[in-house]
Amino acid sequence: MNRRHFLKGLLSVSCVALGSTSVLKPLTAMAGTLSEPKEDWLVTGSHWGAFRINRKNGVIDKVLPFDTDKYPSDMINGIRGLVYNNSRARYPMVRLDYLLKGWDSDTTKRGDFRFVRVTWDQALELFIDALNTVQTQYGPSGLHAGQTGWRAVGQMHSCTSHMQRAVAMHGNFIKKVGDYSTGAGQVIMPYVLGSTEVYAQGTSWSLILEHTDTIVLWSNDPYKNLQVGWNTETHESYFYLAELKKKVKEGKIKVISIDPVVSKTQNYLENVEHQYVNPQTDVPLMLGIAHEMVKQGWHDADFIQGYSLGFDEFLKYLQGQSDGVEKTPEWASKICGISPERIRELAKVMTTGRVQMMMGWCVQRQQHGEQPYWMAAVLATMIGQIGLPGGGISYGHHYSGIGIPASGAAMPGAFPRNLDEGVKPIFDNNDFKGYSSVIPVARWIDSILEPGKVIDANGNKVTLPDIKMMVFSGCNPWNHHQNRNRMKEAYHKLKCVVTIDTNWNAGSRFSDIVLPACTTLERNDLDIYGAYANRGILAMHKMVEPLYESLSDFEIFTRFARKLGKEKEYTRGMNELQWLEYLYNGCKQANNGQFDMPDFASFWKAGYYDFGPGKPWVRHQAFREDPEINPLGTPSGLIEIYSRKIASYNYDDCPGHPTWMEKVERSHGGPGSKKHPIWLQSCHPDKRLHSQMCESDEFRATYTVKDREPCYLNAKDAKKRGIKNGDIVRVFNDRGQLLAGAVISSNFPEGVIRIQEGAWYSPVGKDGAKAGGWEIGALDSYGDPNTLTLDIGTSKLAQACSAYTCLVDYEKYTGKVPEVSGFSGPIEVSV
Ligand SMILES: Nc1nc2c(c(=O)[nH]1)N[C@H]1C(S)=C(S)[C@@H](COP(=O)(O)OP(=O)(O)OC[C@H]3O[C@@H](n4cnc5c(=O)[nH]c(N)nc54)[C@H](O)[C@@H]3O)O[C@H]1N2
Ligand SMILES: Nc1nc2c(c(=O)[nH]1)N[C@H]1C(S)=C(S)[C@@H](COP(=O)(O)OP(=O)(O)OC[C@H]3O[C@@H](n4cnc5c(=O)[nH]c(N)nc54)[C@H](O)[C@@H]3O)O[C@H]1N2
Ligand SMILES: [Mo]
Repeated sequence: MNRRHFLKGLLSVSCVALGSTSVLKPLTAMAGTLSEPKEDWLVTGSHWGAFRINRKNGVIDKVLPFDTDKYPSDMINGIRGLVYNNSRARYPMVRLDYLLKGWDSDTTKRGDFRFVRVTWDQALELFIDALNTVQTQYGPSGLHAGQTGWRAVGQMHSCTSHMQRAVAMHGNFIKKVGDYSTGAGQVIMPYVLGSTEVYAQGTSWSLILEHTDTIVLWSNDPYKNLQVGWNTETHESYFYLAELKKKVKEGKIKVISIDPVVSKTQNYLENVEHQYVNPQTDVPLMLGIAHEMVKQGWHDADFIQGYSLGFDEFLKYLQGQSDGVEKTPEWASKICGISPERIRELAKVMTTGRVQMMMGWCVQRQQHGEQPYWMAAVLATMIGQIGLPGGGISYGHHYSGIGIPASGAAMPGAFPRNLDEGVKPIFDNNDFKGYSSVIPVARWIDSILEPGKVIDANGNKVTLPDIKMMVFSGCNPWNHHQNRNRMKEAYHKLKCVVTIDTNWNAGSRFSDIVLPACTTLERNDLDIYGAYANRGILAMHKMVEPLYESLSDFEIFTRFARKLGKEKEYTRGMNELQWLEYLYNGCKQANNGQFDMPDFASFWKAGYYDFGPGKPWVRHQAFREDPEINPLGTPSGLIEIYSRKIASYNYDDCPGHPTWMEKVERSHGGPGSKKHPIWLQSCHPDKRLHSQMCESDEFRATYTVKDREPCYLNAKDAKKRGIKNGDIVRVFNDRGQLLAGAVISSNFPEGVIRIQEGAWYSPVGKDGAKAGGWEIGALDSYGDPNTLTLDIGTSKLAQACSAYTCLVDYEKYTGKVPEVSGFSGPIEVSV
């Protein structure tokens, strides 16, 4: 049945707001305790760790950490709520006006949250209709189905792959390059150290514990961020952090944390030296340290000579010959807020004994985010310990268990993202009409707003495509992108937005067609245990049947492919369990001779196969041993302190060596701070994975303040504004406004607040109406920091996300407090 037929069958339009259709009992069973019997409980994996789960009367009852997980995250208490919550996507639904007018709907009202329930057949046909329209009227440059995100774990059901493979059977589309996590880092580091570094395995923790005298955590909070992993996280890192804590206590290892904020890691380790730095001013601090090292002759001239290129060129900048400004500690002090004496002391500490620098990622998610990464590599080169056990620099020890030795086993493959060879799309059209077919990940809103604009990106020219339709699965754009009000402007220009998700977060609510996916606990899968440790393979047993009318992503796109007449090409003729067996057997075969893996049935019953621990390893050791035989992947094979390649691009915002450049917005006396004096940091959440688990109602209630996302504040700043702990605050700038709950904390310095990313965007109308979310400037009733953030590229090099270049102000909220609008699904209407 096509759309026209379907619409004909509709009765006259009468909108009935059904309001929240919560049919859920309050959640009572949270995580159990380890002492309960658990052998007969089913095994599953998640970003938050592996679990054993039991059921009572067909309902998930208790969740326990898996047998091997000695350091489970407290987010285990949110797992059950991923399945049972008020925001659950229950039925296929279509936005009212889109259902009535399709491609010609009133897009300015997208976000009024009125949706109509339809059947799966109707929803999939509307989806395919829209794809037909975009391919016929615009061709592949009109369709962007390339955005990705943190999906759920599982090698078989990884949902973005299902969506992209199926949509590719229909026609081509725009894709992205890079990611929001390390957008600047992964582009700059190949020029400097020859690999992305951010996703590279790091020196093993055991060697760091053995050899390192001083660990410098730079913009890095591993204790918070290692709770989650890209694959099922083993949490073995926490064993090493516990050992580190002991060594710090005994005075055997010194840890310095260079961060505007006292981090969770610092509070856990205790006895850490906190080095406050003004936000976004790490480069001046690093330059001041480098200046002192050179002045005192503390730098390792031999290492610089033998392993790097371009130090002389950099020295001209450091000492002021090239720009007339000498980068002395006094100069640095005025910008970064650290005394010249302390900067000198840091130069001394960092050139004494074995020093491991550990960079976090936050510092590169800001304007010119390439620079602190490059400059940190220069400092590490000057220290001269790159390639030694427990020395040098790493860019990922806070991520997915990097630093746990890898088992060396081959890991299972995944359901394919691309078309199989020989399979042709229905619209076999590769004409992108002169537009680029691949764009930097964070530039899609620019693209919708300014199609045809030519931008620089990593030495290339990108012509932003004229996007008319978007399809999202496994990512939440209304979480990950910056500047909600600008997004609304862009969404007015989109003709159709399709979202496949497990719940009604803002990403779903700003869509036209929403297809309900079931969660990992409602399907069978298998996962890699330990993204970098590759410790084992974990079965992910189905706990309950898919709730309501939700389906697995595989089933959704099997039905979609069937409608295209391409089911076999999509599934390869295998069902869910056959795929799992196929992926498992591929892995078993690849490990043949090395590991004696059981057959699939035995594995599935046991729930887990353990490859055992790996051997300790040192990053860059081979390069250090012989830079000629083992060169880096840079053009010269050496560390490039000066990059001719980058210099040849002639970018004003990314010159040939690390450089300090002022930001468009910076607190503590920087640009824009007179009007909006407070720096907003939107760090990664302690009790969520981005926007995932925000839907877990009972768990969310353990940290919200008057139902709002917490906003962490400095006491003096709060007092100045008459704000007490637990008050509702309005945080604002010229881009937007939100409500959040005040949490006054001594971890936060003056001029800095934190609202964690992933808080669900919950706009309301002027009188607090839930249906007012579409308005530009609407008040966000829950506290999504991306209501306020700036949407610009880091530079012409990476064009990455700059969310941390953001100034705001805040006040006690005295208006009528609206109910939080974001957690009760759409406003269901019938036609
Ligand atoms: N201000 C600010 N913004 C940021 C950041 C920041 O630090 N500050 N960080 C950035 C970074 S580093 C990242 S990685 C991004 C993260 O941004 P995203 O990766 O977009 O965030 P997630 O919330 O993980 O989105 C995953 C989505 O997949 C859905 N999902 C989960 N399981 C399934 C499934 O089985 N099937 C389907 N179909 N869907 C499923 C979830 O419900 C959720 O909507 O955010 C970026 N944005
Ligand atoms: N619990 C949890 N863990 C996660 C995630 C999650 O959502 N939840 N997400 C995962 C993902 S996708 C990613 S990308 C990583 C993110 O990893 P990161 O980006 O490294 O993590 P953040 O915690 O946002 O920031 C780390 C620290 O940087 C500091 N910082 C911010 N700006 C500056 C600055 O200008 N200078 C200095 N010196 N320090 C600064 C912050 O105060 C914070 O303590 O985390 C991963 N781990
Ligand atoms: Mo990320």
